[in-house]
Amino acid sequence: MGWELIKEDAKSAGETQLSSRTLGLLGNCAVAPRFDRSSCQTGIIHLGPGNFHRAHQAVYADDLLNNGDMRWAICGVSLRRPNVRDALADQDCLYSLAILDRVSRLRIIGSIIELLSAPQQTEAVLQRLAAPQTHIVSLTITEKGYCLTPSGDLNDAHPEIVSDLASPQQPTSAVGFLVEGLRRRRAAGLPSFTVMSCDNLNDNGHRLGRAVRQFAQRTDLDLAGWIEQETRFPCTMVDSITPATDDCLRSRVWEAIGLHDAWPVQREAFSQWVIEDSFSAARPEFETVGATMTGAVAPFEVAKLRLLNGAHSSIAYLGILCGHDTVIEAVADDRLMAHIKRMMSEEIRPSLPRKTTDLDAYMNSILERFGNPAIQHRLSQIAWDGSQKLPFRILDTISDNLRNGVPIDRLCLTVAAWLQFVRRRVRDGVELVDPLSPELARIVNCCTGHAEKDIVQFGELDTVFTRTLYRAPPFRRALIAAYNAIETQGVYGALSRFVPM
Ligand code: CS2
Repeated sequence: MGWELIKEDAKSAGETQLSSRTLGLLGNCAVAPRFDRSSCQTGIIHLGPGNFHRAHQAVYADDLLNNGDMRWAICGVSLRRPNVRDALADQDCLYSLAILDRVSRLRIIGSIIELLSAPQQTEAVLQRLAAPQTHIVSLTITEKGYCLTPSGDLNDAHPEIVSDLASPQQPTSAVGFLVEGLRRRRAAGLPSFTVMSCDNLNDNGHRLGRAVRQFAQRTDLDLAGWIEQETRFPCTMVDSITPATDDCLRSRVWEAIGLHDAWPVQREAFSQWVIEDSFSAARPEFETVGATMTGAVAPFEVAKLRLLNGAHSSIAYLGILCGHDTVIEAVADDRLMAHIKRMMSEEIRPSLPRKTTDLDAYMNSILERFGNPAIQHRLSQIAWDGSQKLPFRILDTISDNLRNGVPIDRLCLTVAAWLQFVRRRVRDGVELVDPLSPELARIVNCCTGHAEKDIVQFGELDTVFTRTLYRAPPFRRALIAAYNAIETQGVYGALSRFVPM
């Protein structure tokens, strides 16, 4: 991977774990934080400190701290499991970031100075949210964490929302924590924090803002009015390909630094963060560490969601059906990639605002990133949560194309591949990682392989397929034809005959 130096000093010193104590042993085999971690302030509370956050936003914060602005250390809060907190407990929240690309680098990230687990430490989390030095609450909780209905309202039938509306001062959901944190700040006469969504949903900040206001309207009308006035919910577009951590990465890091790291993270060299410049109060100078501040995130966000994530999901479902395991294997499959490229240029690109960047260059750079030989990005990871991802990545594009008379066959092949993927997983008894997995399993058990009948079954998923889209005859026809093509001709048959080159 290009890290030739094995840190013998650390190994021979008998120290085995990465921590503040052993940081000094690293020498020049990894870039370490240059700032004094004991004099940082926690200005950011981050909900969902998983791999993506630790490989992306935490690195921008690390750069701010390295540049001397000590206000922006992070307290990471897991809303469900304590696994990140527990894994990093003995290493003072330090962890390694492997940047794997044509040239690979290793960096130790120190910007997260505290990790909490909300179910066990609810009061501590609420205190951090209400602390005077907290200016930003950011989130990477994935699509399903927002608890929204398909029309973008707060889903008040969601079990966590039901529970939080019943006892708002003992929250469990992200929205519940935000509202209770804001209530405490208002009661203490403190300014609002900014709520910054960093998930792959279009209009992410505004959607979250609406859900937070709707929750507050149900519990405390004065508070709802205050939030309306005081709290900003900027949209952001985040981008960096971050494969899940595996044992291979753990041992590569150990080889490189001579210290054990319980949970290193990895990503490609490319990293982009576009942030709507709308903050409730103080904000870091994100622009000094490579982020783009703008008045309008939407063009960046839609282009990224549709071209990068849309192509990613297509490669994942079709690639798995072709028998591939990783993105790099799928990228080497000419028949598959010829289809992906035409889908991007003929069916996705026409749905994007014309003024957005140089779309040809953007599409080429995405394809080049998919071909990064230094990372093993499992298609099964991208295939997770299809029911939550496809609406933003593929179905919105199909709806736009139907309105504008643009073809949809290639996009529909992705939707059909997702349905066939779900069927095979359930039939083979392989766990389906998706919040709708019980519903999907029930539907699969009624499927027979008869395209028209199966599509009627899947059409019941009204949180995935909006009624308008599902009822549109051209969509139904194209989806049935794509599903039938995969069923009767196999995926390569569908690629060559249903969407010929
Ligand atoms: C991927 C994304 O797993 C997935 O669904 O499409 O995580 C993708 O790698 C990132 O959005 C890239 O920024």
